[in-house]
Amino acid sequence: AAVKSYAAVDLGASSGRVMVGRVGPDSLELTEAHRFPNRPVRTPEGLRWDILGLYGGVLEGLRAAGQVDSVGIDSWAVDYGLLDADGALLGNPVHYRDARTESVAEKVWATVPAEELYAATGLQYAPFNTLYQLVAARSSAQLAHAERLLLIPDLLTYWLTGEQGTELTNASTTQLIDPRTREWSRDVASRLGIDLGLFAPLRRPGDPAGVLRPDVLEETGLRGPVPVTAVGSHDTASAVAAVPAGDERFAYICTGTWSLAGLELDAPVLTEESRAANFTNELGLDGTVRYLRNIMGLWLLQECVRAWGDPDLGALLLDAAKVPTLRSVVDAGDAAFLAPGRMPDRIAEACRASGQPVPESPAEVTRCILDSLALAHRRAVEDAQRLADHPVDVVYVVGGGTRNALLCQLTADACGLPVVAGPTEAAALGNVLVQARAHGLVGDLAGMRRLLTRTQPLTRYEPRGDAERWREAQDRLTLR
Ligand code: LFR
Repeated sequence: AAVKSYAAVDLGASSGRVMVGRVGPDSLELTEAHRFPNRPVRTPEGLRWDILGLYGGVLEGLRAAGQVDSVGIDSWAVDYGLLDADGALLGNPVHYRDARTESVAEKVWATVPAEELYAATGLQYAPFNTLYQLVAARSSAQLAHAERLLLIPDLLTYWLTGEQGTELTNASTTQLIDPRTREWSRDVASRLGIDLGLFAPLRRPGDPAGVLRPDVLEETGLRGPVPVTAVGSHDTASAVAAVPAGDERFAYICTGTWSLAGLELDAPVLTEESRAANFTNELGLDGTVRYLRNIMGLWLLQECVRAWGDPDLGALLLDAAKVPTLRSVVDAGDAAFLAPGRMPDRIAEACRASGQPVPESPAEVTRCILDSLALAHRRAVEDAQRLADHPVDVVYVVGGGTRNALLCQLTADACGLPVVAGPTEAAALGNVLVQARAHGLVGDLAGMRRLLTRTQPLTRYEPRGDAERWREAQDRLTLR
């Protein structure tokens, strides 16, 4: 039977990759064509994405991928580029960790109270949601000159095809979408003076997004026409599409720079209790809702490793495994860890402030981070089940963290539930499968997941029965 090839461009906060997925009726194979670093740059104006470097990496990756039947792009969420009336990019896209949104929330909530905002958009408070970014930029010359706003994957799609659109799963992270109607929240936008006319029309995963332009074909050596297909362009939407789940009693944790822990639901949870617990309702494939909490994730470790001058990670994790469990923990959900820099010190300070032993060596700090992440995973999985009234029997861990066996085992222990880990390149696989589905190769979401379960290596971790100790550690953080 016919096997088709799809290029998945998957851009994460620290690296980008172009993967090639070969899909047949009962086969799914993923190979890496090209991987490149994503290095944000601190400019006099603030922290910016090197969007030209990323686009260059995409072109190089497509060249390395060779002839494919379609291309799909996903990336981190919320960030965007602005275009002028000629369709030219105005400035370098601002990084979501940039400080410009630091004091914007109060201003927003004075106009639309936080409770109302949550009821209308279902999005957790995060200073970087596009809504806050746009309010922070309100009086900037750049925004005044902008005719169009394209989210990062949509911007790259535009450069590849010349066609503009706003893909829905990623649009839902702007905080300008109503998760019940899955359309723009016009009332919120107009009260905050945000012009929804900046956004190109919505498109949905599976929709066509044009064909590679002649200059792109020339640059990549591909033979046209090569269609670009809209996928779940928010990387987390693609990753959750690739959770190899069989029934609906599951939680998932998408691990990488962030840990995104929660449930797949068929309707949003918009209660005040849910808002207070900072759970978000992002839109997924086929009418699903990603009900989850953002946890700082392996960012904490990445920043420490950077501060330590890039020691060997494998050796560090082996040493960390020998450090006693739960000596000290920090709140890995705390936005205090959002900005880059001084991470080992900030973690030490947090331990000191909560009266716990201060981790000294890199191994001790690493163990503190992994225990803290597992603890935050436990809390998110537990809170989500309660808030959505949706019990689970298993936790699926996908993404980069699946390579970290210690983190997977600690997560199983902390949650008191079995963890099934894999696939590692979940976002790229979800990206590939949505393209394959758009071209008639696989069935619905359940069919995509069956194909993943049959073809991808998965590792199971059983809880070791010390859930009580994790409960006690949780109290250290909340009883203060
Ligand atoms: C993960 C992710 C998260 C989003 C954060 C910022 O890569 O997309 O889902 O909250 O990055 O965009």
